[in-house]
Amino acid sequence: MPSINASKVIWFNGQLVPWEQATVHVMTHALHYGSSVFEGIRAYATPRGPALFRIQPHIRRLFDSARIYRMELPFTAEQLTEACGMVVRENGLSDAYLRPLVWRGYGVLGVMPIDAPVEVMVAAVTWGAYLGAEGLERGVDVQVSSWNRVASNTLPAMSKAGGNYLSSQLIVMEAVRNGYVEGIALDVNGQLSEGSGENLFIIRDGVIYTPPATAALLPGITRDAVMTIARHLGYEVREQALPREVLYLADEIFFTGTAAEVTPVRSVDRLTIGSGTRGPITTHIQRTFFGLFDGSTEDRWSWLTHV
Ligand code: PPE
Repeated sequence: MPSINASKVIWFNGQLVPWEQATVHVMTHALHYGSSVFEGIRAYATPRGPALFRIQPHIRRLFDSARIYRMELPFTAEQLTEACGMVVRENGLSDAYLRPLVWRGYGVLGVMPIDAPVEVMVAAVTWGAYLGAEGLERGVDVQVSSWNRVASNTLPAMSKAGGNYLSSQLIVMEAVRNGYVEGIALDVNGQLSEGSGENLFIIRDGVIYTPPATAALLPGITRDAVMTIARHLGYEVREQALPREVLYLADEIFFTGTAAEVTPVRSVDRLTIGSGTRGPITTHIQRTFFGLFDGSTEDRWSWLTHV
């Protein structure tokens, strides 16, 4: 992973502050107990300037994530949407990765969080290909993780909460230690779930499969976009429970995520998938997805918001 590309300003509790001054106290509740929720949003360079990709569903999911943990945001969705545009503009970025974060701040010691203040920030940085530029083109090597995803009666996967990413860290550290780029986790019932920071798609005989929201995954906004694009292109998309072994029988596999975009998988557990490079359907979907930003794909779903 590359180190952070610092930008100039961060939107911090309602104001733009210099990057270096966007700091919190070490007794911040979230630092001790994982009590934060966040988003990852991309702004893409387009012929008409930078545009946020699917800002509304991202802001909505941020509020949904917070609601599950009974965190009341001291800002409205409109204010946070405006903050997202502002950090791209004020930092002079043509493309960016935005990180809105909501957390329980400084105020109380002890697990019971209700009296800790809720704080909000939005940062924007430049961030290239999450799983490598070569990965986007040729595919990445992955393993099935020995770690299962969280169960929904333990930690709710539909909340994009900081604490959930302890599970993700175990999955990706194990994968990298073993010489892979990423891990795919099963849920506690042994069904396919997702990667540490990406959703999963599997193609066989021209049909596109993806695990359902009940498989302990974050229902990704890129996942939704890719399902919409695939159906628009005429492919059949099935959201259904999938056993591990379909990975080994797949013609093509790819990951989706805001950071990962559409990244092909070229091997699982050292078994080559398809021809061992980006497959034809993955290429078609990936080209259509990236085409939204250079204008070669019409933005028929109004997914772009120019800042
Ligand atoms: N599952 C998980 C666990 C996940 O973290 C992400 C996004 C997704 C699925 C895809 O969701 P979406 O971005 O809405 O399509 N992971 C974010 C954080 C990655 C990170 O390392 O930080 C992201 O891609 O922004």
